[in-house]
Amino acid sequence: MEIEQFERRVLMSGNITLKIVRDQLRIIGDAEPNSFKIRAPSGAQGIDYSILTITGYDTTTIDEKPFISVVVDSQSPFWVSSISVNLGSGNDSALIAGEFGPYGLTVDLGDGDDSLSLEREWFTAVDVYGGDGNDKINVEGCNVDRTMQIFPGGGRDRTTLYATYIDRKLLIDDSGTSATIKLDTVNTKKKTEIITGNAADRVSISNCYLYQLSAL
Ligand SMILES: [Ca+2]
Ligand SMILES: [Ca+2]
Repeated sequence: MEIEQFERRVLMSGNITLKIVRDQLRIIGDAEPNSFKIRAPSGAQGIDYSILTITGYDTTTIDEKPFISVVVDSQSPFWVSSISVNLGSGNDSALIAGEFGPYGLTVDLGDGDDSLSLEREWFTAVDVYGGDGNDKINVEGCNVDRTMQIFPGGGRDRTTLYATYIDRKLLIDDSGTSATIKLDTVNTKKKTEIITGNAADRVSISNCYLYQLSAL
């Protein structure tokens, strides 16, 4: 038992802590490079639709376990209407493809070379902060009822949106340092702002309908 505890302490990929505060699920990383994914069961229907599984990978644990399932059914006392993710320092990696929305999402990747992928999700609103470090932020096949805001922070960041529909405003503010931003098949219904600042940036937009686009 003592040996097991010692081994746990020297793992390099840390532990993620889950908390439910009122109707918010909080996913909190540590200073190590944390990796996790959130998924609903594949092809899930009915009651299974409301069970989210948060799985650690690359030896990251979730509350010291390989994975945790959370019931998010509106009939359950553990109903959540928003998820916040705060991964701290280290090169963190998160995949969110729960397919159970809509819910609000706030992600703070913290410092480090981080990677975030949002796939086939339905959100009420999304805020993403990349912090220092070279981050990869990928949004694919998502619907956002309100506003999506992405702040990749310092570093050579890459933000990609593909096949995504935003019912109000889109803001991508990567004004700090060199930015790569790619939008393909993205629709917005309200103001669209892309801010890249003065560094050497690369912006590509194809097959999009972007309402009131301003690029600075
Ligand atoms: Ca971390
Ligand atoms: Ca960054």
